[in-house]
Amino acid sequence: MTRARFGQMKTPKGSHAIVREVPNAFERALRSKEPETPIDVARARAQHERYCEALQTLGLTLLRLSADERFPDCPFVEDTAVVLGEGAIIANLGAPSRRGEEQAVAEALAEYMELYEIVEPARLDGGDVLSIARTLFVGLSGRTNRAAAEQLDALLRSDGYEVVAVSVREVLHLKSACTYLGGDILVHLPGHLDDEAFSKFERIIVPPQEAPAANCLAVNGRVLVPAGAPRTRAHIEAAGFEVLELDISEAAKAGGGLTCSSIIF
Ligand code: CIR
Repeated sequence: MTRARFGQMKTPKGSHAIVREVPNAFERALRSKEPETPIDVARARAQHERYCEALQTLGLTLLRLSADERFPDCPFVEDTAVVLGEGAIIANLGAPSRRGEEQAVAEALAEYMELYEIVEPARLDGGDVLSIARTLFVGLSGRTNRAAAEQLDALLRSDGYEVVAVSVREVLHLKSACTYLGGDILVHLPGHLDDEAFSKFERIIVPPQEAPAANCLAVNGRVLVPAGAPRTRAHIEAAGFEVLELDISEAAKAGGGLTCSSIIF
């Protein structure tokens, strides 16, 4: 997709970002397949620091939570809560080893907004929730079930939100295959979602060899794109967005992308 550049495209906005430090236990973070080389925790920390700096450059005030060695995956804060306007919905994480990560995040969010909870039998990872205006696309994945979509619908319907359940296959989360940039534009790795659900959007198609680039983080006028995806980057720039590239090789070994390591509000 190419679009004339009549100025910079608008992205979602935020003022704060919750991030969480990388524990030593990160070397044991969950992964769907064994990486070619082990997770290098020192490198993961350095990359995480670059990520934090990038968020600050974009004008976000960081709320830095300390690492918790009980939870190897704790830097992936996105999965623990969904922030919408003035409220946050605290997840009931799909992976048993991750349950409990949400507590520190909930404490941080409670300073700023009202909290609601997803409860059994619902399971939800925030990485499965793509919110665009008043529509919430909720991925039904290995981590998130239909009961979660139903609870979200019950919580949000009276505030004018529409919840659209989308089946997810062969990727971890909905946002592993599709993220929102701004305007009516998505980046999308085809073949892993009910692609029909997104037919009203313009889509920047990610080629399979650049699959991790389907998870971009658009905020405050820039799009963070993972290194190593030149074609996707070029398409995003051609659509009128300003791009910032980040190396997240170590998080990627654990299935993490750019949205996973922050909660922006
Ligand atoms: C997990 O399997 O839960 C973590 N290793 C990766 C979580 C990535 N989070 C995300 O995509 N939102």
